Amino acid sequence: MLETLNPQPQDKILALIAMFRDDPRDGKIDLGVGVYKDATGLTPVMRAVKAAEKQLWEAEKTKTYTGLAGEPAYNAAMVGMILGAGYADRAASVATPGGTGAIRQALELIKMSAPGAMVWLSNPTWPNHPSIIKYLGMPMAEYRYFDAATRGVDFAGLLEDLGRVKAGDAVLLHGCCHNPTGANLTLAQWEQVVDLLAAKGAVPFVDLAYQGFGDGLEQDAAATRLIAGKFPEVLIAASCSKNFGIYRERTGILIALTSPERKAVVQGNLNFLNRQNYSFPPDHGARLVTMILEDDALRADWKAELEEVRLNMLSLRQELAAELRKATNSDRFDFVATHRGMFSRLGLTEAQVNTLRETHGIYMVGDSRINIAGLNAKTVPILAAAIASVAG
Ligand code: PLP
Ligand code: TYF
Repeated sequence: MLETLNPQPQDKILALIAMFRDDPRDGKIDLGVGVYKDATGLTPVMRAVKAAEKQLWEAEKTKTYTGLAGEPAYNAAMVGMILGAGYADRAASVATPGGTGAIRQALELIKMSAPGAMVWLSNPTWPNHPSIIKYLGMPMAEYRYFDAATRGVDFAGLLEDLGRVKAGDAVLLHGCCHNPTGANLTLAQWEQVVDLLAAKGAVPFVDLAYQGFGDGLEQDAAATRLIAGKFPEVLIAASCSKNFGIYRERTGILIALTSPERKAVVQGNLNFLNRQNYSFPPDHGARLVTMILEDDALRADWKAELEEVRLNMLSLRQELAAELRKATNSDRFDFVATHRGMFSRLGLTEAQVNTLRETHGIYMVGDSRINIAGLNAKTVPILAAAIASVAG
């Protein structure tokens, strides 16, 4: 049986981790995989997470199974964090293993309820989106997103492409902090997209993996909330990997907004999908998130640390843009300071990316996506000088 298997293509982002590890050079710089790192290069356990883990260790009396949908308190806390109040009667939800688990379940839900429905993806997008869709055998289409000249959003192209969406198609939208480009819509542009998609009868499918990494916890949910208020049906796949720093705990949620009348049936189908795939979702990370969101002191400390993380990335962006101005004697890279989230796509060629890796020991994804958090005060000028030397 297994001899029929063919080799699978590697995840290019994850392959970079091994390449970087095996590079013996001192001073190599890792701007690859999207993991937050502080100025010392550490991906810290957040203070509130540590405190919650300690409390949990003291208080936890059982590790018996949780519910199929996860613990109701987690789902309620996450719906509140993402959407604010007022959605209890419309929101069906299941805890999932990470944001990826939520994306997978959302796609399976689309496939179950509307076989043949097109899934629209931004070009470019996170590579796991098309990979999972292809694996599930679902039809997909692309809408223009990135303007290679300005490194901003190609808004006219986006509107033109989304103008071809048919009723019942699902449109995957990055709720904030677009991966891999770092280019994002303004709220006014979101309003136009919402009006267009609502007129088409599309179903928005929001991937929210970086809430709190862009303009702030509330601000980063603004587009998702706008969408939630305008459409009868919305799918939201959210991740706690980044904003709680609990990557390996695999903590996410799939929220399906529907009518109060349909909610029970939709919830039953979400539970069914969890059961088919893994029965019960992981609990540890979800429980920590619940404890943090429900406790005033833990929540305040978590929000403060998340804000430190966000502001650190923002100042790295500003420093890098300033250094690139000096190094290239131009404003060509000013977009780095306008982008939001962990990533910026620099717009370098693959050959330039390869030179940066081979000659300078600077690792970024092949499409020239850098992880801003991989930088620090010392490496910003080194990166700027290296970019100027290949693309100046
Ligand atoms: N969606 C996007 C756009 C991502 O970049 C990621 C990765 O961080 C995820 C979803 C899901 O992440 P995870 O499964 O680790 O929660
Ligand atoms: O885009 C990134 O770097 C993050 C982390 O298969 C990631 O989203 C990358 C690849 C992958 C899972 C997570």
